[in-house]
This record gives sequence, structure tokens and C-alpha cells, in this order.
Amino acid sequence: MLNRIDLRDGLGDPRRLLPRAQLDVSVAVERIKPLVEAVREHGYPAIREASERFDGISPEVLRVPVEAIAEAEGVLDPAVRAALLESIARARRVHDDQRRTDHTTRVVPGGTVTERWLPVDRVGLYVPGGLAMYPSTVVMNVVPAQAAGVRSLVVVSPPQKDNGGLPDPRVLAACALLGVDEVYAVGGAQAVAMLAYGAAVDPSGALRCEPVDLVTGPGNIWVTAAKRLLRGVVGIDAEAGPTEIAILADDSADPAHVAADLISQAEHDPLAASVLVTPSTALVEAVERELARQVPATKHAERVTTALTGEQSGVVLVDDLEAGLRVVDAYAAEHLEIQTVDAREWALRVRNAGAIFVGAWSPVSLGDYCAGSNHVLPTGGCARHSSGLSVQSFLRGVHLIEYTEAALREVAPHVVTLANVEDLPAHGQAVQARFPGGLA
Ligand code: HSO
Ligand code: ZN
Repeated sequence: MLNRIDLRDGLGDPRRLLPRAQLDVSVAVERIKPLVEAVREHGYPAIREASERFDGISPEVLRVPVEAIAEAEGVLDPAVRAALLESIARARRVHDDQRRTDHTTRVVPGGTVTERWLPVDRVGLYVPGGLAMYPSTVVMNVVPAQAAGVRSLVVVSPPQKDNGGLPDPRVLAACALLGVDEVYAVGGAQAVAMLAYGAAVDPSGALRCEPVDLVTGPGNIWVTAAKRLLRGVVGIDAEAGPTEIAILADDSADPAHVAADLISQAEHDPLAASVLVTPSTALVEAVERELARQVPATKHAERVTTALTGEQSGVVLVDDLEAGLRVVDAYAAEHLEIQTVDAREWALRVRNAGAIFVGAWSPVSLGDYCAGSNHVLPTGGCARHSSGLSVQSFLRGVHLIEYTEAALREVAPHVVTLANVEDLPAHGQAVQARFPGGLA
């Protein structure tokens, strides 16, 4: 069922031969421009109109009442509650550990540079609500923001017809468990525009969503397009595309597990990518047999089949694991599993991946929910230059520069020389003015 790409005998450049979902975000950007402009200009009525059009519903008051958030927690299934609390606790353990402390470097006697890590003041966290509901994504956005010390955080999530226009109750319950009380029933590009510009959120204009400084979280192509368009007005995390799993495996891998893991991420989206990279034709045959058995039995078989048979998914046959390593590095998957002998050694040699799942007992699904790691990860090859969401995503490093008179005097001639080389003599003068008696 999987496409086959044969890279054995060094055939071709892996970067060009590997499949990837083709999403044209720039076309989507053009399409949403009028909507974003309308939200900037008119606020509330434009948001309502867009929600009605795209989600088929919109509550009159866009801010979710705190009572509704508390109520959602109250009616939460105890097993779901326990699982979410476990997910939160593990994520907190990891993300609290990522906190950075201020650091002072003594450059010369009397001259220091201190790097201070300051949380962003106010952030907007996008929680999708399309083909699936994502209370786990609330956890993955909120936990690092809170660990970073963000004081004001708001969650936005699309209104659901079957919840009277409020976001999914399990999303609201996750907000309650995390102590988030500012939630808006708004999704899509209109949500990102509301976060960027701020807007009234009720007919009278008494309630408002104030603009945020940073928007994070995954979303569909319209959300991604809005993030791209509004970058600069607000900060954004990486642009999120359809989810991806690559598995580097050898004969030691269990084909039933490999197939199950490929299916697990294909379940997200017909455009999801599932890629197996292996030197073992025996494994490929066994995985195909497993797929033939497991896919028809899975709940979202149609979506999974579309994803697995799409051009973005497939098997890449390589000469050996060394060649496989080059392929997975070129592909830079959002999620990379290593199911080989000596998995950890191979994992440590990987250069490009959003997150690496090492060995037989660390499947991507564990990371999606309960490993403690973050599941908001770079897709589409962005792992070559970007990282997943972490405490760092919500911090800014600010330098404090502190020099004494003697330390400035000592380096002043170099500053003056560099200023003159750039034909910016007033820069040099700003230093010389402090030493009217000359520098010597
Ligand atoms: N695999 C998705 C995250 C997720 N999975 C949420 C289940 N729920 C992108 O990393
Ligand atoms: Zn997932």
C-alpha cells in the first residue's frame, strides 16, 4: 500500500526524491487577507461572520464563561481526568527543568554582559478542533508558557456545533486543570487576527480580548496562513503543516509495531506523512502484510488509507543504515523513530528531526501524550532550523551591558576605529565625548 522509493546504489539526491505534502500556504495567505483586514477594522462582527461561515456556529459572547470552563471539568470522565493530570505532571517535570537562569559574563575587568531571560507578557495559544479534538495540545502549549513565567495567557479554539458553540468540553476541561480561565470560542484565521489586533468579544463591546505578543500552536492551513501574514504584528512559533512520522528501522524492528506507528500518525490527517526508511526488504514485506491487516481494522481507516497511499508517504529502501541516516537527516521529520539494534547510538547521530523516539518502547504516541516531551514540533523540513515548543519559545534573552569608566576607556580606540571604518564618526564621538582630556 505504501509507495516505494528505491535509493539503493546511491540513486539520486534524497532531498529531491523524498515525498512531501505540497501545501501552498502563500495561496491561502492571499485568500485570508480580506478576512484578517476585516477583523482588524471591525473586530467583533467580522469574527462572528467568519465563524458562522467556516464553523457553522458562533456564540454571541465569544469569551467562554468561567462557569462553563469549571463545569466542563466537573463532568469530565474520571479516567480522562487522571490521564490529563498525568500528562500535565510529566510535561511540567520536563518543562520546569528547561528554565534558564540569568547569566553574567565578565568580558574584561570592569566590563560585563548579563543575559536576562524574560517571559513574553501575553500569549495566545491556538488549540485546533477539526478532524479531532486536542485537549493534549492545551497541555503542550500551556505547560511551557507557564513554566516560562508568562503572566497572561489565553486559549482560542473553534466553536463546536455539538457543544452549543463552545469549544470541545474536553479542551475546556484541560484549560480548567491547568488554571487557564481566559478562553475564546474562536478558531481559524479570524482567531489569529483577533489575538494579533485585539477585539471586542460581545455585542456591547464591554468584553474585549486584548492583543497578545505571541501566538503559538498548530492549526490548519488557514491558521498557518494567518500566522504567516501577521508575523511581525505578533510573534509566532514555527508554521505547522500536516503531521509526519519517519521510522528508521532494520530487521530487528517488530513489523506490527512499525505498521501501528505509521498508522497512528496517518490517523491525524489525509495529508499526514508516514515514511519508513530501511535497508531490509524483508521488513518492508512484513510491514505491508501488517498494514493490510491493521488498516481495515482501525477506526479512521479511510483517512489512514488516504494518508498512507498519498505521495507524501512511502517506503524508502536504502543500502544500509548509514544511507538511511542520510535520508532521515535530509527529510528532517517532525517525528523520527529509530527501531534498530543500538538505537541510541543511531539516534545520537541524527542531525535533523523535531523529536527522536528511541528504541522499541518509545513510540510517537507516547510523546503525543505522556512522555513529558512537547508534541508541538516543526514539520515540513523545518526541523533543519527550528525546534519544537519549549520554555525557550516563551522567553526573550535581554542583554544588560555594564562597563566602568576604565573599561570603556581601554576599548574606546577600537570603537572609534570601527566607527570610522563604517563612516559613522558620530558613533566614535559618542565615546570620545566621555573623555574630554583624550583617550590616552
Ligand atoms: N502527533 C500530533 C500531536 C497529537 N497527537 C495530539 C495526538 N494528539 C503532532 O505532533
Ligand atoms: Zn499524534
